[in-house]
Amino acid sequence: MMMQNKIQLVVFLAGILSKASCDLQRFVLIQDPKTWTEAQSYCRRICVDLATVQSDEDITKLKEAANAENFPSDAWIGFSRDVWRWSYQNMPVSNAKWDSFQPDLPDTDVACGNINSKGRWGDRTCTDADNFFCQLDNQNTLQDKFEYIDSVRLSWHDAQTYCRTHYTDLAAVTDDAENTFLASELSSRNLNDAWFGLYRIPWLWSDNSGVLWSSVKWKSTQPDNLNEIQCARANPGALMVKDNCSTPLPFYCRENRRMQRVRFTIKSDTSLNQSTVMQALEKKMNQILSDQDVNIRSSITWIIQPDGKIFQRLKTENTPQTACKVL
Ligand SMILES: [Ca+2]
Repeated sequence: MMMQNKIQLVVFLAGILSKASCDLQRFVLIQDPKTWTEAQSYCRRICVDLATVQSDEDITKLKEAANAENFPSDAWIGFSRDVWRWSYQNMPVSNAKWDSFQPDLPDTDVACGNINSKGRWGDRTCTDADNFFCQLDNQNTLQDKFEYIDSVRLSWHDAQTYCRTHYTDLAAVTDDAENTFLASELSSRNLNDAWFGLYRIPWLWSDNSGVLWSSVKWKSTQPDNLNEIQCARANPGALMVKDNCSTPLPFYCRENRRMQRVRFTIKSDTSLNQSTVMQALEKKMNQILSDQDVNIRSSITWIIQPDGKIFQRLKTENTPQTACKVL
């Protein structure tokens, strides 16, 4: 039997790779000015999305992000005006056929749309009860595709539920022939108008979280009624102001932080230069992280031990198992 005994100097740096990790969310202020849409793309690529600010916790995160950069001004957040859409697949409306003086509800209101017997559209309060048009998918003829429901008068949202239960959805008009057909269905019955699938949610969060209207805080005199101004910036107190989406501004992204604690143990027969070891480990860690995702934003922080030092040196006497060999 050959056995090798050896006194080994172990530089104990911090231990084992921790299995515990946690997800933390924070806002980051990006000071490089971008248009709202560019800012949204940037945040979606590098972080998660533009910041959604609708709770006290969100407001605190926004303040922290502004304070971290000593930032006193306004920056984009993920709030923007939405367009009129069809209930069916949430399609944006491309060729609107508004009646004169329509739409006329305040553009900050949730609104729903009806079609009249002349094929013109109007906006109404969604809670009004009316008859409505449903549609069925994949039908060859307009008569088979659209169904006028006159057996029951419902609010727009109840009509939507009804159509989605019994048909496909509320009717969406995609061309002039369909618009003329729905109008003729009304005029042949001597009826003025009916709900169809048109609706508008005035503002949307970029990450599609539901808008809590009670939490939406505007600066005084905001939001204005200027139609060309469709995006929201916020001050460090999270009060919002409408602004032109093409204005380059700093912006807040929402970031998911994953924190992972890693412990290293390095064995060496000789004494090590600590800063050389730290640099080598940081370089290796950054390489591992960037191999996972080139867009990852990472930072490495060394944890200072209770004795005020980063490294702990342990002098141990042990018998390396790999050196034992039974002959
Ligand atoms: Ca109206």
